[in-house]
Amino acid sequence: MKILSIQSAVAYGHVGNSAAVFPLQRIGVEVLPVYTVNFSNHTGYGAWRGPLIDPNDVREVITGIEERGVFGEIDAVLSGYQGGEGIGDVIIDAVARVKAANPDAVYACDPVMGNAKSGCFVAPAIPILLREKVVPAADIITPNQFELGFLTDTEPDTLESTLTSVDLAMAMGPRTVLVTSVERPDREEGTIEMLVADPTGAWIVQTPRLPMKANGSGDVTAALFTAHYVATGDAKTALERTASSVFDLLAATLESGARELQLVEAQEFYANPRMQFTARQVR
Ligand code: PXL
Repeated sequence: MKILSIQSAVAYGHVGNSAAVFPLQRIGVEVLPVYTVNFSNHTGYGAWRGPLIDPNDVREVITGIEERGVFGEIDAVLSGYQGGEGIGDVIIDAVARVKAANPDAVYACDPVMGNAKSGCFVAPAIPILLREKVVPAADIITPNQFELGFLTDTEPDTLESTLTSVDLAMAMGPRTVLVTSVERPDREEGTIEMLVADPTGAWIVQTPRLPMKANGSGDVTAALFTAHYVATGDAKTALERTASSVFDLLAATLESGARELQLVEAQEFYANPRMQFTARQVR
């Protein structure tokens, strides 16, 4: 499998492509990373250095890949956090060109905006761009519950209302929606859930909620889910594999006491997930 992954690079720590690339490689995916920013570290530190990459330069890199004649081999395009406003058009254009070369290729968009705790942490124009232009071009989206709410102008909280919001998101274009954090008011204490829906059904998986927050975990989640789903077409198994790997990555990170994901140390959890969680079909 080959994935064209258009995301951030950070030198220190693990977000964007600096979170997604290694787990994908470790499960045998050939990744073509294209960088949208070149930062010292993620923005969660409040201070960072290094440039946003000019959208024209991002486009040039993508065109150079196209000129190698390999677009027909790409199975998926993956995008995440968008540093600046110009990247959205570059991504949409890349998706169209990849699909022209390989009609079976899919576009997986992680519509990164923020989360319920921190609110929106991207430039104000980005969520609107995602909602109006980028998400409608996507086959798979991986919002958290907060992002799902913004995209669909709803406030999903219960299982019922989250499924309704997922349906609204699917009506925008994507055929598969992974909600990466579902926090139902009636959930079992100390748990968190992930939900996936596609035309074949919907499944939810529950894991313990670890007392931590690690930037980049959503990026690993979107990457692993995309690879497993594209490889198998099986939403339930892709959800279970992803939840298993990401939970053990987070547990290893918590245990280490480090602020950054223990992305390399956790390598075995991507290659051989324990499959300790079983998803339940909800429709
Ligand atoms: O995890 C998304 C992400 C991607 N890229 C950069 C970030 C973040 C989140 O903090 O700072 C540069």
